[in-house]
Amino acid sequence: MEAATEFVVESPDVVYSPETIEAQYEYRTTSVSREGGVLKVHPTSTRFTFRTARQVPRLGVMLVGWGGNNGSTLTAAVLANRLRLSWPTRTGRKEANYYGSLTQAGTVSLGLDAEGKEVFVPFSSLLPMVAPDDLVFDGWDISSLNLAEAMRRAQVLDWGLQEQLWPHMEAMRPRPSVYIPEFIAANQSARADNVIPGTRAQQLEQIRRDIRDFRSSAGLDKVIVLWTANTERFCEVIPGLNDTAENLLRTIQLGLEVSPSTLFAVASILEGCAFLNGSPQNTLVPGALELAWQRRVFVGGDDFKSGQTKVKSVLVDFLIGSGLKTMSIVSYNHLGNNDGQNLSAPPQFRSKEVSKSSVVYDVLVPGDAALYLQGEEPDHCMVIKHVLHVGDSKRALDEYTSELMLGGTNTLVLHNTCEDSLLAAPIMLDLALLTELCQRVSFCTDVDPDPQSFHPVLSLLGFLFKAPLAPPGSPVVNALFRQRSCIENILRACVGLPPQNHMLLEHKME
Ligand code: NAI
Ligand code: DG6
Repeated sequence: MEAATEFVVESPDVVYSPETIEAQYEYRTTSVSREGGVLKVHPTSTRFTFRTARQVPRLGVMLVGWGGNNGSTLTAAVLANRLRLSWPTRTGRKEANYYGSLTQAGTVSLGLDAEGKEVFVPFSSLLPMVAPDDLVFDGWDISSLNLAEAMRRAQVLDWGLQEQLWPHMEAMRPRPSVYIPEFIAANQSARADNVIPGTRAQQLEQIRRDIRDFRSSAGLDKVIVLWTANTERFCEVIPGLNDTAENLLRTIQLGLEVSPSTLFAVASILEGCAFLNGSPQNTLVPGALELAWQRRVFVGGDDFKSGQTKVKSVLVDFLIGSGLKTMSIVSYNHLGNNDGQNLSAPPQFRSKEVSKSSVVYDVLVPGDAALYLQGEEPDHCMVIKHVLHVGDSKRALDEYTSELMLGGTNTLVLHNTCEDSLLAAPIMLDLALLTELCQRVSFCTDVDPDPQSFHPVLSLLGFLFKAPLAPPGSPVVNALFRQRSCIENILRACVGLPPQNHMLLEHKME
């Protein structure tokens, strides 16, 4: 018998109608105050009403950098699953799947059954979500190769799979894109044969027309735009240039400095489409964030958290959480794909270095008082080398050194080899599906009865990003399982289920 994946919550607090799921939810947390050297902790409770629209839309995803390794691999993965493809390899026949996707390959526990065993369902059945096989893709690339040729250039997929996908991808052609040479490495110039001419203002208008054209020609209800193009150098945040929405829009009209990724972000926001940044650069400058806030459009970023950094956000949490004093983290990697080539230029490497380094900051904070002196922090070093021969198969080596009690030393060394794009593609999928789901959720509270949506800076997506963006004043969370719990518990709240607390008190009684 196949395991059940559908469930209903039987509770007076949860009402299912054909259009919505409405759940009453008690959010219990604490607030802390300091009085005369004493910390006072106050338990608080807020009553939320969550409403989730059940009708899933026909969703289009536009990838900026569609013809790159990630873009072509994600497109191929969805087609391979939709077509139920299988292909021979030297270790046997493989079938298409969505391994690596939280929503498609992850599970959540609903609770204990009569025998005291936990009952799990797929993450994707928590709330109605778009099925990945139904996604429609389009996008832009400064390289004109069609998606079949791009898949061959990427050298990620087995040949037997490529051959079957070829006729389905041959007709997919990236739209011309914005190429501003100084933002990416000079070694990328040979790729740029598919560019939008004109002024920045004309380029912005062309991107907006592309989004509208895709929406209407593919008969879509919604479009989400995802940047998976080359890593750009950071752009300077300058008062008067890009610090407010008004200044940023004026900058574009005047043709002053704006990065291609920021142009795409602005175009998406103006079209009411969520924009997600899968690369490390500061695309979402303050002016773009303000525009997203004004238009109530979701934005998320930065930089997919796929491999080495994902492990780091678990390991450092484990080390500090165990009370071990981590003193150095050294992360080296080499890879041979086009991403690695672009990152071999110092300004682009610097963007990646910043996002790969930022991941430990909040994990170190809780340990601060007990482990580190004021201002003390571990050495953290990052190296990336381009080695053509290994292609997309990235090698990552890490060394973590921590002080043990009474002068001991603990050195952990990791070696990780994997196809980088096969880690990134399922993350891109989750980003699109979760963002779309969040667009269908609204809520009100007992103190504020006006319905509202999540904050436009969609920090719930933090699990999927190396340097998660959060609303102003909101703590940034990098620890991986705190991030996963955040998504899971918010989705549980939307169906009136309590947060997963792992107490299992039922099993701790006589
Ligand atoms: P890639 O180099 O294979 O693909 C990038 C594509 O973007 C290329 O086809 C290039 O022609 C295109 N491009 C460059 N500038 C463009 C522009 N202005 N407009 C449209 N297209 C443009 O790189 P890959 O491996 O697909 O990675 C994409 C991005 O994702 C990189 O920034 C990388 O750092 C980031 N990333 C990748 C991860 C992974 O595990 N593969 C994880 C985290 C981030
Ligand atoms: C070299 O580090 C290339 C990068 O694009 C990374 O492969 C990518 O950002 C994934 O990084 P990580 O640290 O999550 O494996």
